[in-house]
Amino acid sequence: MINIVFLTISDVYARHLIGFTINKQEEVSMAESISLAVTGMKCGGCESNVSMKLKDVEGVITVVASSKDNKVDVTFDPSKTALKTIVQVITDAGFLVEP
Ligand SMILES: [Cu+2]
Repeated sequence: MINIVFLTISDVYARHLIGFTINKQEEVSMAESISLAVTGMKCGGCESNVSMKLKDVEGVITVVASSKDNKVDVTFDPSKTALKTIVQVITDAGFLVEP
């Protein structure tokens, strides 16, 4: 199950979801927030593995991975990366993204 909502980067910033400074130009671009059902994560190590790999992708803003909930929440700039890329990174890390 994939839920997609649209929000502006400034909304995201206001919600304290990003920890770095943004410039005016980035503030007007759109961020997309998705919640992916991911199976195979067993512990905090798996969560960090997925999180670190996703955070290395240009355009990924925030990642919250939960092995308990079998869920990975990602906020990203769709002008810099795509859902397809995010799913690929998770898959390459050895986890299964449920359709
Ligand atoms: Cu693990």
